[in-house]
This record gives sequence, C-alpha cells and structure tokens, in this order.
Amino acid sequence: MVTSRLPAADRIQSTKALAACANIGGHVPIATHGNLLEIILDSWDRNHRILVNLLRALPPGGLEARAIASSPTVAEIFTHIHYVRLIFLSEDAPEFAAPLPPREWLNEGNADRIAAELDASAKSVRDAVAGRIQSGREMNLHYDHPLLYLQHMIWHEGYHHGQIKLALKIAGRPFDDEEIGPLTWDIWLDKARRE
Ligand code: NI
Repeated sequence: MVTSRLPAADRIQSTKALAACANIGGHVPIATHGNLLEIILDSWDRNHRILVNLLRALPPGGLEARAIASSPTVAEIFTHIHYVRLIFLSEDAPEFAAPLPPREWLNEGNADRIAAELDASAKSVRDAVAGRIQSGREMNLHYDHPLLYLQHMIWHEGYHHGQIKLALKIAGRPFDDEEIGPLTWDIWLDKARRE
C-alpha cells in the first residue's frame, strides 16, 4: 500500500485526516481497515439517497423535461443511471448482477417504479463492492480496485444530477434551492446519518 511508504509521523497524520473525514456520529471513529469500508459504503448510500430524493422532488411533468431538443428526458437520464450501474456490474462482478432492463434510455413515466429499480441497483452495487473487497478479488474487466467502480458511479450520477437540474430550469420549472438543498447537498454535509 502507498501509505506503508510514508514516514511514521505522516502515517499518523494520514490516519487523523481519515478519521476526521469519518466524523459521522457524535464521535470521531478511527478509520481502520475494519471500518473504512463501512464509511465508504455509507458514502454510496448517501449518493443514492440524494438521487432518489431528487427524483421524488420533481415537479409534475418533470420526468418529461429535457435541456434541449436532442437531450434525453429526465426520465431517460434516471433509467440510464440504473442501466449503467447494472451493465458494469454484469461485466465486472457478474455474481452480483441483476437482470438488465431491455433498454438503456427508457421514458418511464412512473417515478415510483424508477425509484424501486434504483433502490435495487444501489443495493447490487453496494453488495458487489463489499463482496469483492472483503474477498480480496479484483473486478473482472475494469477498475484497478473494486472501490473505483463505486466512485465511478458516484461521479457519473453527480454529472447527471446537474443535467437534470438544468433540464428543469430550461423547462421553466427550476427547483427552489432552499427546498432542494436539504434533500441533496445536506445529505453529504450532515454529520448525523439520515435515512
Ligand atoms: Ni451517463
């Protein structure tokens, strides 16, 4: 590991920094190999909760909004996110794979159905990353480490999160920052865990 090459004093600093990042309760747990995975998986849970909160906060007709004529609809972006999670899963950790939807960009009009599918794929991603890391197995096709799959998905979903907000703004139905902030950014910032 890279950290094993650090001088002892730097290692201590590094551990303190990780522990500070891990302040998710009333105390600061020391980040060790034993709990760092749980902290990382918590970041995935928060990312997913933010995505579903955004979906549930859409105004009426929001699923049909699109940024420009050639852009996907908001519904298509959400179903694309679900599909991307699963296609990488099928290629990299097939023992955790779930059935792929027949189409990647689906104009699903039912937010409850989209949320249920996203909940299922979020669990599959979580189980795959935890399973591969705990068993010490690398991914089959991509990624130097299983953790990079999870981080890739977080980055990908943040990218589309901004597109969804832009599509609604252009459609004349922007989110109110005061209302959407507590459902999205604050999930990252809050110290207390949320469900
Ligand atoms: Ni994408």
